[in-house]
Amino acid sequence: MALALSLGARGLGRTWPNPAVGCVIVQRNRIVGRGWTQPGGRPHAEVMALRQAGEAARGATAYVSLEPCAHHGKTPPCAEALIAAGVSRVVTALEDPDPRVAGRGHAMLRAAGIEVTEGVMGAEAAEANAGFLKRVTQGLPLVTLKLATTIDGRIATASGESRWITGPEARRAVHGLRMSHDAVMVGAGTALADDPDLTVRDMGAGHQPVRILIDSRLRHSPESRLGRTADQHPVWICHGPGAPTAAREAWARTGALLLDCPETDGRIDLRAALALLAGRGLTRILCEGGAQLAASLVAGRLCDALLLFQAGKLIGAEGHPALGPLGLPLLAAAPRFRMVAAEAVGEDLMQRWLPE
Ligand code: AOF
Ligand code: ZN
Repeated sequence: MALALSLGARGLGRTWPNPAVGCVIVQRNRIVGRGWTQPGGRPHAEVMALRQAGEAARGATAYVSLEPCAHHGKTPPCAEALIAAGVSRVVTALEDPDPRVAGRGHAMLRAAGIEVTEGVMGAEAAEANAGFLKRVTQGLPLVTLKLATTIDGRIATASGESRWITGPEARRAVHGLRMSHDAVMVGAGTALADDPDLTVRDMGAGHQPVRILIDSRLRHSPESRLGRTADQHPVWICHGPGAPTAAREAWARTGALLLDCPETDGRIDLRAALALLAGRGLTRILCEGGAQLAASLVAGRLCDALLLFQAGKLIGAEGHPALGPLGLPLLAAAPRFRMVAAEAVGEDLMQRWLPE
């Protein structure tokens, strides 16, 4: 199952709207098939592993990091494929909450006389597919907030200089992170200040996450890097009802997808925007700032994990803080996080925090 989980992880960022599942088929202590969910979500992991195993699947045990599907989608159900291949035992990590499956996959296997063991490494599987599980059960994507700051929590000097706060290893780690997410997201302030292109570079084979801009008034220019590359890799823009018609038309001409989102107090309602994004299939979003968007995500309890890269620099009070105002009256009301990992990445420190 550990191997199935690590095979499944290869698909993270590229299987949406589907989960990234792994499957290992074992015949008399020998691995005869390995598979994982393919880009775009199909074929499913089991189908890939069964193809590799061929006749060796007869009488074998299949380890799958999610309950095999039971529905006829574009392809026949994986439970049926496992039965047809003559597998005699199936071990799974987690029930699939998709209402088309939800226990039916396990039931189909059992009805065919296959021995089924559920819940093996269930916690690990739930973590690996937290994005898919959240999309299906809550209609929201998993949001990871990435911050790159100085020791004193600043992201830019007073003049707005913000490039190269962290070192090359941390920047490379961020590109790796982008690859394992379905989408990267920034706010208009960051887009205006940095003119980012938000693509993945220097990481080998090219998978590009969807690039999301939260820009209620469409202030960012269609002539920007995002605008100029929108016909090559997807750019989705969440804007508010007050976005000028001319800007909407200019952005639409770049090939970007415009998403009309509701506003509350003059700002995009992020929960509603995220629900729209999940509705379009996104399961894992990496938010890369800026301060205002980060604060709104934290204040709205929409941030599922915080990844903090800290560089050995000090900027002082005149620098820009990583987080905009949270409007907290008392320390007791402060959102709390617990550290789950801390490691050196080159010259910087990477910390992973989960909300309490
Ligand atoms: C599996 N193995 O590798 C994956 C599964 O649109 P479809 O027909 O591809 O079905 C998508 C659903 O299939 C998805 O919501 C989830 O329930 C399941 N994903 N199932 O047996 C896999 N990726
Ligand atoms: Zn399937």
